[in-house]
Amino acid sequence: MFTPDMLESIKKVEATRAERMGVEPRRMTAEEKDSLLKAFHPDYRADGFAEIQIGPNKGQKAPKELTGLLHSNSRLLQDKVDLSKVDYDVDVLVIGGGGAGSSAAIEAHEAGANVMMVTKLRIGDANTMMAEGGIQAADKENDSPVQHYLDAFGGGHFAARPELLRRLVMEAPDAIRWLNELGVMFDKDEDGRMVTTHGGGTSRKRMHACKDYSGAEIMRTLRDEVLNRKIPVVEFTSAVELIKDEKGQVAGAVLLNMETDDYLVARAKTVIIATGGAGRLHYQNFPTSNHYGATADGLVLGYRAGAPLLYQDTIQYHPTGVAYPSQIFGALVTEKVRSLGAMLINKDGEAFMHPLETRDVSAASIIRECSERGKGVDTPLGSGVWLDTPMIEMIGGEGTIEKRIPAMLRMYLNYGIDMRKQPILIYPTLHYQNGGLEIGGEGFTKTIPNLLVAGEAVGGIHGRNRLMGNSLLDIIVFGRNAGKAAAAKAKDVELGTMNLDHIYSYAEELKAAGIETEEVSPLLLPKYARHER
Ligand code: MEZ
Repeated sequence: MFTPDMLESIKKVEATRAERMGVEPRRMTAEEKDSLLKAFHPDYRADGFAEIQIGPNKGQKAPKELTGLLHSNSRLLQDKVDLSKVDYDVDVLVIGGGGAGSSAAIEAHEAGANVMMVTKLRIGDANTMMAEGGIQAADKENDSPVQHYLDAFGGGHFAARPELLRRLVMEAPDAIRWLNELGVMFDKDEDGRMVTTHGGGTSRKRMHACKDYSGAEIMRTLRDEVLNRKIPVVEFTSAVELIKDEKGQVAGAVLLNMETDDYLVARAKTVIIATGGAGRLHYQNFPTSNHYGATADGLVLGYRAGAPLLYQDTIQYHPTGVAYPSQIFGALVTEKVRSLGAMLINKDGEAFMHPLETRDVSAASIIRECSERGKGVDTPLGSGVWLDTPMIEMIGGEGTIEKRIPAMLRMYLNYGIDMRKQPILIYPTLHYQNGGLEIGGEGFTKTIPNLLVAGEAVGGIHGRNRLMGNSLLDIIVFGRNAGKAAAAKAKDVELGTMNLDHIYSYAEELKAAGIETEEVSPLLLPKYARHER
């Protein structure tokens, strides 16, 4: 239910709707985008960042909350663990139970490796499950991986690592084929061809979707495959530190049973970090579209062991998070809503930008509208702008919303808002970490032998901004590759004696930098988690 002021503003949106139909707002020039980003994108707010004082990225900035975790202590300085008592002994240890971890585990298993997955919640409790709008792949006649590369490279401000982006786009069609064969129910037309749409910054319609719960459908399928293959999955168990041997190669991880607080030792010839994002750190006090466990754990594990980060200072704020009603503040409103024709409209009924600019530009534009221009609609938790959803029915015909984005429709109907008839209020929400641990083309970190990273914990695939649908794609492409590479590598690995020397030298570095703190990391659960026994 909307407030009387909101209803007044809706009248203005309705008054301009007919004349807006069929008129595309102009695209911004490159110069306009640059100055908009510098003035309004949260990545440019200096007070949101702090300098990292130790480790491979010393001297660079990261969001304050992440820097805080990198400057915190290992739990294992206090809680001593006997590494000679090995609880699990495997070829490939996958840390993380989302789409990247599952894809990795499936491929490692396919290659004949003895693989185990460990995850701090349950398999599938991951950002993959929360992804809505779709997955990109250039597999139609009018498209090509080269075109896909150009879109993503430009959208990421020409900062993506070419070898990673190249792999992403080249292997995208095969990723869709693989998922389709595993049983993902993609949207198809009556001839059985996949239905594809545009996303922000795409020059071709290459977004493959499963209505507006694409991630949930993909995760359902991957989870079934992991379970059908009987790959061991240790749930409610966190990796709290990597283990190395005297040769400096990774040799496993110390695990914490989240229910009993017992520590366990997993010895592994190769380790894949697939721990996902950081939304639950709520950078700059933003709400988040991320799942409950998104606390940047893998970045901390890898960094403390000596793996560098890349682009850790760039975060994606999804332009359309729920601004109202408050009960679902920050939840994702899929970009597909704009792909299907809904325009962004301010409180006076004006279309203030093209709805399919890239995400960083769109988010900055909405923030400007609500701050400098004073054209946002007041809400109990801040302000927002309208997403004119009734336009979708006018463009696509009656029933389009129910057919293409049924989960959105249901989410709003729960709060008495019928998006087929009334617009919805949105504001940016913390959605994705563009940066993460640096890898080479095969998925291995560059400094720690036999340690791989896949999924949102990787930095460099997308550069400094990611296009819609390239994350569901990267978890599959880089997850699969990591699984294959880890299984192949494990055949040659001779492990030495396990040690945790790196946590002691890291503690020394913290001390030498004058950093004294009682905080421990990785965080594992959000700061507001209730720890009840
Ligand atoms: O790639 C994403 O982040 C995505 C598909 C989100 C969405 O808007 O649905």
